[in-house]
Amino acid sequence: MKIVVGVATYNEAQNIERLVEEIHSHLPNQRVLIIDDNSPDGTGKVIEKMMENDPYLRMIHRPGKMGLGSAHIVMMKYAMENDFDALITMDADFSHAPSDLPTIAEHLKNYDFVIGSRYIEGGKSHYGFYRTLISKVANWGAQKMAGIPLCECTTAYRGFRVELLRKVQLNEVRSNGYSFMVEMLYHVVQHTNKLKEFPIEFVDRVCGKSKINKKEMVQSALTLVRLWFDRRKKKQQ
Ligand SMILES: Nc1nc2c(ncn2[C@@H]2O[C@H](COP(=O)(O)OP(=O)(O)OP(=O)(O)O)[C@@H](O)[C@H]2O)c(=O)[nH]1
Ligand SMILES: [Mg+2]
Repeated sequence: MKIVVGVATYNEAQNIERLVEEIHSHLPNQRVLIIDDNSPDGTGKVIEKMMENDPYLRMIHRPGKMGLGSAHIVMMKYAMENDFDALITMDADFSHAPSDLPTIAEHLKNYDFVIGSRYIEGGKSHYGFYRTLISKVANWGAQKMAGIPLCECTTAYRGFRVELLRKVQLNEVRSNGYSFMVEMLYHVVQHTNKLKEFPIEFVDRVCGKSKINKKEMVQSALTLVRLWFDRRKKKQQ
């Protein structure tokens, strides 16, 4: 199976080199695509240097911080345009263990969509009280309001078969920030029920700064309301 692993980066210079090495060691001979938004800490330069000796590494460099959601859309389009069989997305900060990559690749043989889950049996999260609360509320909203039949709806450790991506109208996915993760799932579950959750241990970032803020939380709540209305409209049709 021809797989591309997509990683969005913004100020991940402390993480990216080791991450790419670990991806290669767990998923050898597969493409790694980095979407870097001109990170002020020089992440892009680190990647450029690595690309000199790494035939499997590619980077799409964007001029400024354009958001995580749009970075994921770029990865999806790349996977389709370059005829990969599957796309795996993950964060750059080691919250998503590269050692789980072979599990995702294996599940992609039988499922259209795979997600690493903190909230099914065997899954773990190292978040503190506040982040756990936000995460649980967001996941509850995604299940109840957007109707997503998964315990985990917010993490970005995901595998998509490219044939599924071809069915989703990516231009209908409107949110760009963290709520993109839920909205993308909302579209995915309308096209397939071959969904697989597998347990992961989610480690909070060790290096670098967190980028989530109050504005993102408000946007996420508004997205859930929009998806709820959309779902109701579809049911009435
Ligand atoms: N290209 C790009 N990457 C981004 C952007 N915002 C976040 N990222 C990356 O997306 C991934 C997830 O972002 P994080 O900041 O780890 O988000 P989080 O896990 O919710 O929060 P923390 O781990 O606490 O920071 C990381 O690899 C970031 O570098 C962005 O605007 N553009
Ligand atoms: Mg993180």
